[in-house]
Amino acid sequence: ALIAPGAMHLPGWLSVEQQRKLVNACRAWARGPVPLRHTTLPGGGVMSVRTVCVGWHWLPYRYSRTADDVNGARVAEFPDWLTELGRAALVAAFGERSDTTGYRPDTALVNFYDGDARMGMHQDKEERSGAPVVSLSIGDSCVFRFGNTQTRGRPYTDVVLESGDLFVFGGPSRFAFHGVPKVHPGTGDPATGLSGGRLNITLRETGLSG
Ligand code: MD3
Ligand code: FE
Repeated sequence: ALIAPGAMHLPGWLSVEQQRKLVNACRAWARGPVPLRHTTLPGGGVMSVRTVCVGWHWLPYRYSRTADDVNGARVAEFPDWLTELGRAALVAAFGERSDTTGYRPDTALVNFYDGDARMGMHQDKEERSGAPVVSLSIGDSCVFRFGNTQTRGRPYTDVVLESGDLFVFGGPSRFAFHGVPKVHPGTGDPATGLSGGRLNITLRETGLSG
């Protein structure tokens, strides 16, 4: 369903097998070289979500090849199979378009939410690319709040994201405010390999080189 111009929600897009593969990959990334961490914000706040990055390391408000706020290690390589999954997601959302094969996501942000974790309303502006963001959800369902490009307040649309859901944010939706105000504990299917919590993987183009 089209939620807003450029914002497409495809419920249940990932098979359980694909979800298991992603859960296993996220476990391997969380084992190293950089562990899952609660990100500290410049104002001193600590995010309740735990994050590990692939390809480029996200810090507020920049990307780096090394985890400068964790252990200084170079982040894991972005694998080719994840590029292909990102392209398949764009095709599923918007059909074969001239820009699909040109999609070269180079970073994945893996966010893990326990039952109390939240993500406040924010815009993702660290990327120097207008390419779409691909979001994949696994495990417990959540309320995803999709807002506007002007303010973190209303108008916004609340959408329930469940395990296997794909969300693509392109065009005018790429710089909209968004957040996760609520996770619903115990709603995930253990067959994905996740026994609790919620996993969200976003694929992005940083627009950086080097
Ligand atoms: C819309 N993650 O990592 S995914 C984030 O579920 C983030 O973990 C949330 O917001 C999560 O920055 C929401 C959906 C999402 C991700 C990136 C976007 C929506 C977006 C970038 C631009 C617009
Ligand atoms: Fe975001």
